[in-house]
Amino acid sequence: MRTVYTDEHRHQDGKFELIEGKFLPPFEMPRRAQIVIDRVRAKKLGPVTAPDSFDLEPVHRVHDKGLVSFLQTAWDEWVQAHGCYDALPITWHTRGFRKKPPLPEVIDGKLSYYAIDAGTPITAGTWRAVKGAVDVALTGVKLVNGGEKAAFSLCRPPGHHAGSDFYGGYCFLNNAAIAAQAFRDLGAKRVAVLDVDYHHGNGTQEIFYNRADILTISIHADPLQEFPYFLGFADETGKGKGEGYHKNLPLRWGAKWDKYEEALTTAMKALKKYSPDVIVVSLGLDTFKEDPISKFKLEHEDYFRMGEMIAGARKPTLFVFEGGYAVDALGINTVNVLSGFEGKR
Ligand code: Q9C
Ligand code: ZN
Repeated sequence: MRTVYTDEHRHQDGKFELIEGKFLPPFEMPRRAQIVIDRVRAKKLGPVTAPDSFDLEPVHRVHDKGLVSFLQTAWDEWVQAHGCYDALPITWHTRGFRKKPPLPEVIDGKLSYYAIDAGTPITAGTWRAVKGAVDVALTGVKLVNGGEKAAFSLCRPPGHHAGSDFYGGYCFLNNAAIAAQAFRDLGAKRVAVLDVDYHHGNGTQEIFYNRADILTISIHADPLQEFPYFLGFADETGKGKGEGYHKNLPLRWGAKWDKYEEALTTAMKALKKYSPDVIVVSLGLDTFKEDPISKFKLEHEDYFRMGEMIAGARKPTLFVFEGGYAVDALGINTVNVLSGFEGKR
């Protein structure tokens, strides 16, 4: 299959994230995408194409204009206020505050308004990288809409934690959600998003929660144990018209392939029953046993099987890259899924 990729992602290169009480170099680093594109080339998965440049209309179809313009200007506002340091919030809009507060006038307040964590630094190049990732996703849509059976959008930074009006979890704009909506706008009647990242795809869930035209399914670590903690439980099944069109399959820490396969089998059943015109896969590889921030135990070979099972739906499929932080293994695991999908081991 074809891979869509651009070096633009390198402009998202934060100095720090706040994790476990320490300011550490971000786990979400440029080398992640580099190692994946290297492996794609080494294994001759297929041609690698540069993305087209799109305007922001497809972004505004899923994201609040305020969030999008904030992401474009936040760095400049921050530097003006504080100098050249990564922009991170330290206060949040939580219980006990106004339900719908006005947007603060100052940059610190804006960060607190839009961010969900202190692990997602806004830097000088963030917008450039984020825009590149969206272009990569939308170019994948164009390929699959144009008749390719499958494509791989090697997006970085990732997207599935970003919602209609919030960002965080290393994500700024939701590449997979933008892609899913773009498929609809190009004429697909039903779209399914299958999220296999270790973390719950809270942004994707929020964006499509009351819609029946986009089925969303996420397999992830139990939110009682893992980020993002406050969404992703099994009893969240959609709302209004969307009732029955969202599925969460949380698994406990330590899950190996046996447990994972059960969940994926359940997901694939729901997906086949829905019979979408196209599938978007939020492809996170942080389920790997050596992932430094995650606690599932998948092995290299399990990713072939994952790809084969997804191919079992026999639908046009766009893979959108998400998380995965065991960087040395990331190329192998990613390409294993894609090769498995193509019936090659
Ligand atoms: N205990 C993605 O995989 N911080 N985002 C977790 C670890 C946030 C991961 C702290 C992790 C977000 C796309
Ligand atoms: Zn993740």
